[in-house]
Amino acid sequence: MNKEKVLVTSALPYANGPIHLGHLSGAYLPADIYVRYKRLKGDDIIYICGSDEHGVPITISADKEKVSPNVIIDRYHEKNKAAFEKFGMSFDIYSRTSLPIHHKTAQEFFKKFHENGLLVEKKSMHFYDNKANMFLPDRYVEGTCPRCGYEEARSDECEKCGSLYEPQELLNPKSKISGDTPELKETSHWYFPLGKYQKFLEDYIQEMNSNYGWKDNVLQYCKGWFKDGLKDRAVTRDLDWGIKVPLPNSEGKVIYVWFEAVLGYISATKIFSENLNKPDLWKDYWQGKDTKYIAFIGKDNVVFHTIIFPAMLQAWNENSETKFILPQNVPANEFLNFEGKKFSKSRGWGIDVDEFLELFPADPLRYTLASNLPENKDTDFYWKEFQAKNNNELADILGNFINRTFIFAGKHFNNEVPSRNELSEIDNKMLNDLQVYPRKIAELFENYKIKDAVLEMMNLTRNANKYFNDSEPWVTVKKDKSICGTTINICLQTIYTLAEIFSPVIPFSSKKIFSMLNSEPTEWLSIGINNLKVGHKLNKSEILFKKIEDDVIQVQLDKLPSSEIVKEKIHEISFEDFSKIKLKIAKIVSAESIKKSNKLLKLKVELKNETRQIIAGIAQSYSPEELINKKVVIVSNLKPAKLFGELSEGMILAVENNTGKLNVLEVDENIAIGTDVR
Ligand code: B3M
Ligand code: ZN
Repeated sequence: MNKEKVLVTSALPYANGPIHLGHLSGAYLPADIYVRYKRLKGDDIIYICGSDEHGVPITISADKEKVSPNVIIDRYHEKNKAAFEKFGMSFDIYSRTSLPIHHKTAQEFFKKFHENGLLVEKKSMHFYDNKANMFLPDRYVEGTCPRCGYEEARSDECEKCGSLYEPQELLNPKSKISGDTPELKETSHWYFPLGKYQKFLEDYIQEMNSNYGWKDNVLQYCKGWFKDGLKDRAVTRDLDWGIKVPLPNSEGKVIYVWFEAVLGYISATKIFSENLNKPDLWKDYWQGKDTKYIAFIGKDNVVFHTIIFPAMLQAWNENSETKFILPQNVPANEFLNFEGKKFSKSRGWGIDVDEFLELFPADPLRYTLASNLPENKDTDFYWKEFQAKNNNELADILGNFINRTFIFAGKHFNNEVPSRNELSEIDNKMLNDLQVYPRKIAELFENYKIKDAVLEMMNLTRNANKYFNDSEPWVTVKKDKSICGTTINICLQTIYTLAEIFSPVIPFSSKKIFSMLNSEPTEWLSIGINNLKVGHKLNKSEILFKKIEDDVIQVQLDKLPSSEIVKEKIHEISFEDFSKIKLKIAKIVSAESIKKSNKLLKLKVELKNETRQIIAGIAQSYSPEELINKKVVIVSNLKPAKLFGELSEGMILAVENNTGKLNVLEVDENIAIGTDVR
């Protein structure tokens, strides 16, 4: 693989509150793992982040505490920076948007657009709170989404369905300051002609997708916005906290936070360069033709990174000698929930990163989150799962393998790497794994399949344990020590490989393992079968992962507000109730898609002496052809219903796997159709 020049950013978190586990899973941990892997691969990569310190989220927090916004941003910038560090985030810089260089950068963009006639001043109606005597931007107003009916929508954006709309369209608006119904009052703002860039953006996204494979969820969001048609966007606000509009007669107006926050990535890179005494270095990344830019974010930020930011960069490029690169990929994640529900500060649901790291080390958390990233759909953090990941995987599989190998090397080989002698079939298989897995994992990383990469790491560790067991070194050590030496050599090479491939995920433990091995990581693709030379002296080993006891987890579970706990309602039924459901085996004899629905398929199934039509919601998991001749389980006495105008006389049983794919329950060929399932 060639060396690449890569620029990576993670969404700049608002400095108005602490970072919680959901944030980590969305935009930070996956990026950090990717970046750490790329550094080991030898790519020239920089990783940029920082605090987003303007906008209404900050002023709302300041109002609540009755302090100035400066107090809030200083507090949370420091707090979040420290929490990220403790969690092992390896940013090359963690900057902040309140710095003068950022203000200057944002104003330069604004001026460039204004001078080139792109920005248009328009009068429009905005919500005004008569009691507080102020215009109410965005999040100061809450109401019902005009598109989906969500009741906690913001004045111009709905979190639930992702729509953007004009404030006048919001239903039942309420001011968050006074609680009153605000009135619409005229004010003037500068508008950016987003609509003008629709064609450009559609082509750009299509090209990036066909070359680099964008995630489906991201493409779906983009499609939605294009379908609605991009509208001109107001890029100023009536607020006194933020970056001043750099034009005469614009007192009381600041640049809309989203219009400048994305430029925070650029200003942060400028500071990174200055810190290295290479003030122009940032241009290599932002304007280098061969650089690829990857923006890691959570799903709520997609529109800003795939539409608004690229449009701004393109607008700059069209009007300037200097040309910025656009994101090559935006691998946005869905959300992580907590014990079955959305994180909520106000309801006390969830846990902040710094609080978590007071209790447990970072690596088990990193591993738990990484093996359950919400890459394709929302996922959950469960305390019990965290315990199981730590105890049953990190301690019992990875830790145990390392520990037993070191014990053998110490006891029988004087803490030195023994030589490798004649190889058996299982030796060869293990050595082969050591060459195959790092490459397989690299490929997954290159495609932002971080979760799958982590699962493969543990698979290799399982293979390693099995290899140890099957080789029975405790037997060979007595019979033929050279065989035992071969096993321990291979186990030590395996530990080296594991230390390296796991290092993006559990960097603290990986460092310890390398120190136990008295060695250092090599370039990713040179990981192989001979990273430790025969006779190499090992250091003392230590226990890497401590088990977490049940009562420790129980303490955390007991802290959850009981009013919020979602108890799975187990409603017992009698055998008689159960026997009312008639489950039967049926054979699918035809299947076709249904126009207007991308979820449903129209199936014909055969029972003993009849054929029925069933409309099943499995179109995203099966093509019609795949289903033909499958013998499946159906609920045969379900009341018929009409779906999309089609009659459905029954239901097919299916289960969902962890990527959201449905699997219909099947039985084998020799079970007769019409048979009862009991
Ligand atoms: N501050 C997102 C958030 O913290 C926002 C991201 C900015 S990325 C330039 O919810
Ligand atoms: Zn909505």
